Amino acid sequence: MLSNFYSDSDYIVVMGLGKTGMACVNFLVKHNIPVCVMDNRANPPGLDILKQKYPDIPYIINRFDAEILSQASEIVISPGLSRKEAALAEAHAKGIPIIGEIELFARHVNAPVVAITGSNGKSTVTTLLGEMAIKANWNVKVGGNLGTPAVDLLSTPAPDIYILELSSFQLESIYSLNPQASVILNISEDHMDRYDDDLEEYIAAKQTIYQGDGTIIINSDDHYVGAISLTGRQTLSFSLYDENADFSICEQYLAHNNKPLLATKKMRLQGSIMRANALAALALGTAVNLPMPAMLDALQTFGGLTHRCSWVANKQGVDFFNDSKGTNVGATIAAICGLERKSVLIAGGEGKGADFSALKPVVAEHCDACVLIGRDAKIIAQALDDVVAIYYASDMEMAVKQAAELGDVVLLSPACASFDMFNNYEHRGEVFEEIVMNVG
Ligand code: UMA
Ligand code: ADP
Repeated sequence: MLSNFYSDSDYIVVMGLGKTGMACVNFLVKHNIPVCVMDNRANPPGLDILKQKYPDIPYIINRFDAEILSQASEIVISPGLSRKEAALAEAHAKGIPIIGEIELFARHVNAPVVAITGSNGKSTVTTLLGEMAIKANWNVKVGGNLGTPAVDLLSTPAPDIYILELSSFQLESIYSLNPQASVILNISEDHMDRYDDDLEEYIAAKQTIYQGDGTIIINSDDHYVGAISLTGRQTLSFSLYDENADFSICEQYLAHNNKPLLATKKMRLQGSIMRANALAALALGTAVNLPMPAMLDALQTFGGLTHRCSWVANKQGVDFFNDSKGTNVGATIAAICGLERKSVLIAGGEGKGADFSALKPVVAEHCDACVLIGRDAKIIAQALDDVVAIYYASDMEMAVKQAAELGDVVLLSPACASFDMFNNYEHRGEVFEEIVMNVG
């Protein structure tokens, strides 16, 4: 049956059977397109559902088949897989289109799109903008890297707007997306294992979000974002420091063209990075004509997402903050500075090949001490070079106990992935919070 399928039909291969792969299969089946599936894991997450729901769809697991790939009419690759995958070489050489799920979405989209990327802050800004649209009574669909695959959001009748968080992985394989507004929130090193330590390659992937003719939102404070050349495009800028930016902070107010909009103390989100996220959301919302009162209303009610610099508790005079989603150096630097108080940092985990040296001056200035956990603790310690007292902990419980004795603000912001000790960043944050709640 397998060989008949591959010889007789014009088929699309979906590579990967995770969330994205399954969503693509559903989408292609709905459009009556012959599809087959490949995943090089022995037991990919979507396999049972695939077998049950689509018993006739051929699949290959435990390997990728270069020959079958090279005879496909198109290949839809999941974000967790690189386009440099060896099995794709022949298909690539033959010019077979290799696209991602967001490209499928873009070909069928029926309403304006806002696209949000960046090394950090994507989920917060995406969710906040979604809240702003809800406050304006718009019919809004929010998803992408945030959790719901974009093709699952497509709906008829069309919503007023789609708001998508896009990762660099997803942006590697899009061609026809034309967002009405897009932003690269910031750029700092992340996923260097995927990009062979080549920051330029990572930036090039992020930059794809600018394609088309929509409005581009620029973070004037970010060195890399500011260096991307743009001609003939409508832009709106935001900045925490430059009052000449379109959206800025003027005398403790969020401001548009220097006119005050809302006192920052009225925002539920606190700290400098959250003010930057608020400015980005205001600029994006303005570019798609969201009414200002609704946006300001959302800023007064949106309390942020958990595991992102969220305050957990004050225990015995110590404030604990959970920034478990701080999974790269840029995020941790922003979290340390954004607190605007000296802290004891709990960091460490799987370092994804990152260079931790940029942490050194920030830790020296803003931290009382560091408690390091996880596989790459020693690598981080080397980079910090004794600028503060360093302690090691074998688990989170010991880390929290130790940190609480070293200062009156404790920040968990690991600058690393969690997989060496936890299921994911949420699990790490939950374990941290549970231990904190039992302090004292
Ligand atoms: N994998 C294999 N073999 C395969 C297919 C996948 O080993 O054949 C591995 C990948 O290397 C990866 C894992 O399986 O480690 C999951 O990959 P996937 O592409 O199947 O992932 P999905 O389940 O489809 O989830 C993806 C995003 N995950 C990644 O990009 C790794 C989810 O973002 C996203 O919510 C979802 O699509 C819907 O859009 C998560 C993420 O960690 C939150 N994103 C990264 C980040 O935010 O830093 C980019
Ligand atoms: P992403 O979806 O890009 O991972 P999140 O909104 O989930 O972004 O935030 C992840 C982490 O990034 C937070 O825990 C915080 O440490 C950091 N962060 C959030 N917003 C910003 C920002 N504007 N600039 C720098 N770092 C940020």
